[in-house]
Amino acid sequence: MQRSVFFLKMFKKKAAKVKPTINMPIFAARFENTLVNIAKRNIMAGNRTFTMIKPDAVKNNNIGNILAHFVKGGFSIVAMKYTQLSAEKAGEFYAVHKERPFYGELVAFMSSGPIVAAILEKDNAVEDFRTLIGATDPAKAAQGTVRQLYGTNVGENAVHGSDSNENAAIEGAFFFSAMECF
Ligand code: RTP
Ligand code: MG
Repeated sequence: MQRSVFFLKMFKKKAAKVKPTINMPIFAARFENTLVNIAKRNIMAGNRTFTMIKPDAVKNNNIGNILAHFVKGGFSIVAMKYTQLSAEKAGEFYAVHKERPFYGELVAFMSSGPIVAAILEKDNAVEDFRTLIGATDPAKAAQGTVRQLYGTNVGENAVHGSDSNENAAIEGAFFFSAMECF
């Protein structure tokens, strides 16, 4: 008998004696973890991005117009919520800009009223979405883009769009659990 076959038989004999037990809390935690990893992999694959409709656009009653613009642009909604960021949470979200002169203004603005947070799906999502929303400054944004149509100024520019697949995954996970993504 080949050695490997011998060892396999030995292993099977031993395995048969082990009483199978499932620790439900651990099993549930692992299952949730798997769902989170699947969601992250989907975003990392490049077909998802994260967006917020910012407080200026919400205040101006443009939620519906902007969502329609996203859908017309070929994006579908994976997750969405209407919420308001605390100053602390807004600061955490935009921590990458901490050293920029506009950071304080940005945090105050982003926590000044409700926002709509969403994960969107489409091939080449991050890049195509940045094209759809236009340049940061609405005055410089191309005709027909979301920021040109609905933005107020460089700070109050109607929408946020992730700038990389990696940040899309981080930002999506900041607002949504795997069970809130469809
Ligand atoms: P976002 O992250 O919100 O999608 O915008 P973005 O990539 O086009 O621009 P970014 O450089 O990441 O800046 C983040 C947000 O900060 C505000 N901002 N204010 N006063 C200013 O000069 C200034 N510059 C940027 C904007 O709200 C911008 O979207
Ligand atoms: Mg940015």
